[in-house]
Order: sequence, then C-alpha cells, then structure tokens
Amino acid sequence: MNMKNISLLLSTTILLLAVSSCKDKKKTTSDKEKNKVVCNCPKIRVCASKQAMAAKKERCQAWHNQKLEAKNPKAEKIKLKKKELYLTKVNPIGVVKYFRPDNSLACREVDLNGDGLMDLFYFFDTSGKIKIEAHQDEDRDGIIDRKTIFRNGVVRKELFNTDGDENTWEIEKTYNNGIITQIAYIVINPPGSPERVCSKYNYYENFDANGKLISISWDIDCDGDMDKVINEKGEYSSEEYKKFNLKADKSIKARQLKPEDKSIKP
Ligand SMILES: [Ca+2]
Ligand SMILES: [Ca+2]
Ligand SMILES: [Ca+2]
Repeated sequence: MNMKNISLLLSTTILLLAVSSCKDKKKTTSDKEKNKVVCNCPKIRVCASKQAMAAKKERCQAWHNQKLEAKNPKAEKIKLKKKELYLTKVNPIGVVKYFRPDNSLACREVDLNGDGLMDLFYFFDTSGKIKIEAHQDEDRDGIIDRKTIFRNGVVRKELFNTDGDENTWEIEKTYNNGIITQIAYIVINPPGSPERVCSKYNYYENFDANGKLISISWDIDCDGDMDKVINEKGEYSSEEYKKFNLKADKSIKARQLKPEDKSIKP
C-alpha cells in the first residue's frame, strides 16, 4: 500500500469514527435533552446526519439529474464520470470533477480544508465552461448554507440557509450586473403579530442602481402585502412599490429613512 492509499484509508477511518461518535452521542441523550444535542467531537471531526452526508456525496449527480428532468421529464438519466484529483498526501481528495459523456465539465467539487469532505460545489452549463450555480457548506455539517446563482457567469442571486433546511432559503440577495438590487429576509414579527414567523419572505431592503439602500418594507401579518415602509420621502408610493415588485396593505404606514437606518443583516 503506497502513501497515498494509507493517508486516504487513515482519513476515511477518522471520518467514520467521527460520524459514529456523533451518532453514539445522540443515542445516549435523554428525552429532555433531545433538542440540545452537543457534540464533543474534536474540531477536525464532523457531526452530520447520515442523510446530509449522503446528499453531499451525491450532490453533483442529483443536481445534474434535476436539470435534465426539468428540461425533459422523460430524459434518460446520465451517469457522470468522476475524476478525483489528489493535491497532497495530507489532503487526500482536494478536487473532484464530474464529466458528462461528451466530456464537458458538469461539476467541480472542492475540499477547502483537507478533511476529505467537499465544501464547495460548482455546477456548469452544457458547454462545461460557464458556471450556473455554486453551493457552499460553510460549517462542514453536510448541509448547504449558501447557494449562488449566476447569469452569464455573473452573480444574479445569493441564497442563505439559516435553519439547516435546504428546501427553504431564509435570505435572498438579488443582483443586477453584480450590483445589489434587493435583499429579502424572513424575519421574526413583533410580539402581538398574528404570526411571529412567516413562511415566505416578509422583510425587504431595496437599493438604487448604484447599490444604495433607499427603502425598507415589512409585512408583519404574513399576508404577502407590506404593512410598513421606510423610504427617503417617508411616503408610500405605489409606483415605487411596483418597481420593487412588492404589494402593499391599504393601511400601510410610512416613515422617513434616516441616515442611521442600515441593512439589518450583512
Ligand atoms: Ca452547513
Ligand atoms: Ca432553510
Ligand atoms: Ca401584510
């Protein structure tokens, strides 16, 4: 067995130990503590559910299948060819590339910290040259925390996952030619609101063509219509709302945007 194989085996063993260690910890947790499972794994180890790990391993193939199906539901599934690129002896799998049968690049996966787990996933168009999406797992739990969508190779949207559920994105940033135009959030409504958390975006920050914040609006009763607006004039304007693609409640309250009013989140 050469050094490369030994280090790969060692890394895999460490990973398996780490996953089983996290699993064992969960098993021994009492009912009372079910919601606050703490993993004592050392930093290099990874605490993630089996499902999240499996999804991470098959992310490229699954994404490719989804795109094919969206174009043509009857399209035949294509098995991508995998090519692993070993960077160093301590970094057993640095980059993995997946190719279509015509040899165009479908995905590129990157292990940023050398723990053998992929952290960054790039997905390419059928030419294999233009990036369509990038997914990033920022805390090595197997769940994607940030998704970037490109148009003509330039960032169009950035989606952030703050609740560990990849089916919902809690923050959405929209760009026009690389300049921010809107940030949509799901924020907690004030006490006394009909619903404290809406199922869709309920707070928007809107920017002008230069990326300057000019308006903030908030739907506090989750009906999809904005109830509060803060803008430069301190008045509700239906024209302005149309521009931002937002609807307003009849009783919408407006106040003036002050210099200290800033984006609530980065
Ligand atoms: Ca994550
Ligand atoms: Ca989510
Ligand atoms: Ca509303």
